[in-house]
Amino acid sequence: MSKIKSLFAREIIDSRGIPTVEVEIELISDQSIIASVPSGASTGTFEAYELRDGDKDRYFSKGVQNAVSLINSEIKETILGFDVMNQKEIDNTLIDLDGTKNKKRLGANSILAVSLACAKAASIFLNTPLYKYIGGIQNTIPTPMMNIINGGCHSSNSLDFQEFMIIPAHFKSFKESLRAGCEVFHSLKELLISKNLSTSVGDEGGFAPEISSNRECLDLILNAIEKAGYKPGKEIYIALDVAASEFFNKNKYKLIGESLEVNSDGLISYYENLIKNYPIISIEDGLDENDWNGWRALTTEIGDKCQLVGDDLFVTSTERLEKGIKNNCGNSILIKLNQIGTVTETINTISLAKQNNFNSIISHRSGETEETFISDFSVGMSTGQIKTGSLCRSERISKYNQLLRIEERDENLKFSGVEPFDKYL
Ligand code: 2PG
Ligand code: MG
Repeated sequence: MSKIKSLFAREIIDSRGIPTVEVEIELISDQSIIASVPSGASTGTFEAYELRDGDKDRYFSKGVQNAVSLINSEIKETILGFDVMNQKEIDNTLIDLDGTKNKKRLGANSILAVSLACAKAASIFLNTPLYKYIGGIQNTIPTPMMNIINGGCHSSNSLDFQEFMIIPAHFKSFKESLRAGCEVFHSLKELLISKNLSTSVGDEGGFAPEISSNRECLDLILNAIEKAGYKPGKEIYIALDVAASEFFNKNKYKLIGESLEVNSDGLISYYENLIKNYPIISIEDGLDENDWNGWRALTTEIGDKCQLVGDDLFVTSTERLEKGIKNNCGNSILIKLNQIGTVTETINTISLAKQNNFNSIISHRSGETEETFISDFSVGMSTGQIKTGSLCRSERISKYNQLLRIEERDENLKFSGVEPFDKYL
C-alpha cells in the first residue's frame, strides 16, 4: 500500500520568481503529497549540480523543464512501484541511476524533489508527523537564526557580509523565541525609518538598507534588541553569514564596503575584534571555501569562543566534512539538503557531524518555496538549530509557523535554547 503508484513533476517558481522543481507522488493507498526544492544564490563550488535548461528564451536560461522531464520519464520508470518506506533504497537507486559524482546527469534538484516527496509520502502513509517519521523518540525544537539584515549577493546594498542574524536563545520555548525575534524585527524597522534608511527587504526577507559599514549594521541591531526590551548578549545573540567566498580573489579578501583588503590573517583579526565588541556567537563561511589553512588558523584562534560554521566549505558532504574534522577547520556545519541531493546522504552528514561534536544547523536557501520540510527535518534530526530567514515573506514564515505547530502539538519536545552554544559562552 505504501508503494508508489504515480509520480509527476512540474516546473513551479521560487520566492525570487525563478523556476524550481515540484514533485507529486501518489501511493497505491491513494494518498498523495507534493514536495518542492529550494535553490541558492551564493552557491558553493562543490555543491551537487543543479540542472537548469540554459534556454535563453525562457526565464533567462533558468528554466527546469529538462529536470522535470527527466523525472517524468527516466526517474519515474525506475522508481514506480518502490515502497516509500525504503528511503535509503530509493535514494541509493536515484544516486546509481544518475551515475555521476555530483548528480550532474539528472540534477540534484530532480533527485532531491523525489527524495523529499518519498519521505513525506511515508509519513502520510503512517499517519505520523513528518518529524517523528524522520527522527528518534527524544526530539528537540531548534533555536532559530533569524536573518534581519541582508547584504552580499542577497541584496543590492553595499554590505560585504551576506547575513546579519539574531539568535533569540534564552527563552523557554520556540514560541517565545519567535516572538522576541519578531519584536526586534519591528524595532529595527522603526530605527531604520527614523534614520531615513530604506525598509525594503532582500531575498531572505531581512532589511537591505543602504549601509556599507558592518559595525553600523551591528550597532543598529544592538539598538533594535534593546528598543524591543531585550538584552543583547544575555537573551539574544548575533550571528553572521559572511559568505566570504563571494569576495575572495587572488588570495585576498576585498571588503569594498569597509574599504579593506586583507589576507586570511587580517580577516581573522578583524573577526577577533568584532567578537570582542559584539555578542556574536556564530560566524558562517568566515573564509573562502578553498582556504583550508585560513580555516585552521581561524578555528585555532577563536574556535572555543564562537561557532564557526562551514557552508560553502563543507557543502553538506561527508567527504569535505571529514577533511574539515581532520584538519581542525571549523566546529559546525550548515546543512542544506540540496547541496548534496538526497535525504539519506544529508542524514549521513549530520550523523558524522554529531559523532565529531560538530553542531549542525539546518538551513533554507535564498530561493525558497512554501515547502516546510526543513522545519520537520530539524526537529526529527534534533540538530538544535535552524536558519530560515527573516520574520517576513511567506516562504520564510511558513517554516517558523510549522515549528510553532509542532511545538504546540507535542509537549514532550524541548526547545534547544542556549544549549547548542553553551560550549562557546
Ligand atoms: C547561505 C544561503 C542561505 P544561498 O549562504 O547560507 O542563507 O544562501 O541559498 O544563496 O546560498
Ligand atoms: Mg551561507
